[in-house]
Amino acid sequence: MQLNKFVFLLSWLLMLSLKAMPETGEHLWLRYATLPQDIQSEYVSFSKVYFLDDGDTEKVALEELSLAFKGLIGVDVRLQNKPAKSKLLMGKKLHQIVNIPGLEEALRKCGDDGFAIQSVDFKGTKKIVVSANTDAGILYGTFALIRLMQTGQTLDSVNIVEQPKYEFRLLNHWDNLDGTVERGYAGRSIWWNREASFEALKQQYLTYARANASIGINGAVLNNVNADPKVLSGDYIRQFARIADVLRPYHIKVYMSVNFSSPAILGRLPDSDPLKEEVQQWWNNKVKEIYDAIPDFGGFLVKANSEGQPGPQDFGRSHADGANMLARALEPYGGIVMWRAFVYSPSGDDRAKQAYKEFVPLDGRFHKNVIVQVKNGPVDFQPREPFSPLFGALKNTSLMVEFQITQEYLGFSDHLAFLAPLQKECLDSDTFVDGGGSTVARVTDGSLFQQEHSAIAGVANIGRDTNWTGHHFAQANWYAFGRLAWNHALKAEDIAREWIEMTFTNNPQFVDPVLNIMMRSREAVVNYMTPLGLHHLMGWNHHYGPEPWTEIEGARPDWLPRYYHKASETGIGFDRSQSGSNAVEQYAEPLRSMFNNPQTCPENLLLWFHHLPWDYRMSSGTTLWDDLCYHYYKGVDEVKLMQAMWDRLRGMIDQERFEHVQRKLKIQAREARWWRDACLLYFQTFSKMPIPYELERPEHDLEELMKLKFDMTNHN
Ligand code: GCW
Repeated sequence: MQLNKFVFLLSWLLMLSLKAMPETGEHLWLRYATLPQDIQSEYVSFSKVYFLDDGDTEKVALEELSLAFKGLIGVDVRLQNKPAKSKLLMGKKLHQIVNIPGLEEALRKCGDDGFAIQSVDFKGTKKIVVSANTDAGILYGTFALIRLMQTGQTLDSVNIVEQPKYEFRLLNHWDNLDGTVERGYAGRSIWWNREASFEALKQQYLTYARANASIGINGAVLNNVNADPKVLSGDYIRQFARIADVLRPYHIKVYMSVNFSSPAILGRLPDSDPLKEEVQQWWNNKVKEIYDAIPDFGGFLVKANSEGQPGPQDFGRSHADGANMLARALEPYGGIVMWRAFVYSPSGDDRAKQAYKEFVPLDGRFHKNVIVQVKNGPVDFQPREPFSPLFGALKNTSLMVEFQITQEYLGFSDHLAFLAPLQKECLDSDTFVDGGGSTVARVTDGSLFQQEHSAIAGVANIGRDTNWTGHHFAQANWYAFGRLAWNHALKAEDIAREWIEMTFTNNPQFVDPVLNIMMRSREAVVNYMTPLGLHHLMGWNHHYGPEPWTEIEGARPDWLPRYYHKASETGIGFDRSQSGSNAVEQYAEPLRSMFNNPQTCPENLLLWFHHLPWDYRMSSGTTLWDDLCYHYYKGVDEVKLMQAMWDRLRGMIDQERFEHVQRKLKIQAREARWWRDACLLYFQTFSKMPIPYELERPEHDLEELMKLKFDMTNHN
């Protein structure tokens, strides 16, 4: 064989084998796959690094940098002992060692966790400087630099000075000690009830730690808010300590969800009344025991007097009494209490109003290391809700947003739904509590009311699945949450773009259509599940699939869809206006009046706030019924489009992930039609109006759909 033919064949085989390299998703957005040649060239010289190394955190930052250089451009980091010899200078407070113009000033804007990445002129040559005030800042700066490389940014005139918007940026794992995960759709818990030895698990925990550090997450609550009192036993405290040791260099603290009745259940005290000294003493001792094992333990997360969980109200005490007792126990060690405001009881009053009614009277009564944790919407993580009226109403209390990253109500890990637009919608909502511009972001990040602490939490979608999140695209929701927790001003598109480039490829022919898919995905879900402000139409316990008809004898009415949609012959929707439950009153003007009037209420929340006749005229002139049909059909069409766009991308990425996503989109397309038909055919039994003739006919039969039994085993 001629030599050039042989070389050609060899390179062709090599290409084939590269293409066929299976990708499992296990490395998340930290794959560090080889960059295209033209992007690489700029970075090669930066592998000559001066790294001021003085602690465990710097050590892992340097390890990461080495991994990235090796993977992205195939070179080793070459450490230099003198700044002058290097191209990349990294380290804490570098200006104290080397004269770098402007750095000292930049670091003044970085706070504790921030960093500066600057291109500087150093004695006539260009260098890149990564510096910060703390070890954590160096870690975050390193990951930011790596991200610039992963996404092919030029470093030539880079000038970045960042500081996170929130002090505490946490994941909440709803992981039970038996290894199951409440509302988890990516396999069992990575933390609990594991067969493998801890040594063997470490690798997985390190990837977890790196992924979180790369997006700035600095805390993880390791167990479910429906907390087992056993978590406070010595054995579990030791297990927490082991995990804390692995996460510590990555600047991630561990937190624990605690059961309010622990003193009685675990400590065998007569009760858990927070005003009793022996109860307080019990908590003080427990907290000391924890800090003896974990000196940098973060604190407690508490779900109390909610959905059957015990709490201070069991003893006639308030949320503030309960939270403050724990806060005082944690205070000497610098720990915090995150006290959840997700409370509702079968009181007969509108569920959406209850948290506000319980918490607003307590404003100003929480200890300074308590943060009240509020779900983004007033009901429960629906595909679309207005923001919770608690934001802005508690002016003298530290308040944090809780988002759900796991897709309890958005198709589990079967549906592609990019959640950054949902989170942005909430964070950018103007509460008007202190005039225009009082966004949810500003009432929670401390810039409006200067609360003691600022924080944000996301309910994790992580499990033992090899790709961590079940659906490959669900990784994007973990990623995006972290990025927004760091900087809520980022654009959803920008976050999506960087995630795609890091996770799949920099090829614009892939990136652009995938970005398009992601950016339309959440609204598609809203359209085929709960358009126009509808909510809670899903199966009442598993929360998957449409069941707007469900009636369960003996069940609480506010668990059932009919409580929320109130469809009848006269119309559909929950009247929360002044003539109904008056939930609108909990919002500040001008929102209150705007929501109160169907003519001014945003149409995407219309049926959240109003019960309207089927022939109500929408702004477009169509009837409410027709409009509802158009939305459901649009949702289905959108998924079809997402599918078609994805199908065209075959061959641009590895086959494994391509086909996996393709399969999931097929499920999503089928289920979008299921949702559409179930909801429309059921509502039609009340509206008695035809589905507009220009739309295709439903493909299901209502009676058949109502007989379907949902099998959870296929979805976990
Ligand atoms: O969203 C609902 C879920 C429950 C969850 C609860 C909560 C952890 O259906 O599974 O319990 O909210 O947030 O406490």
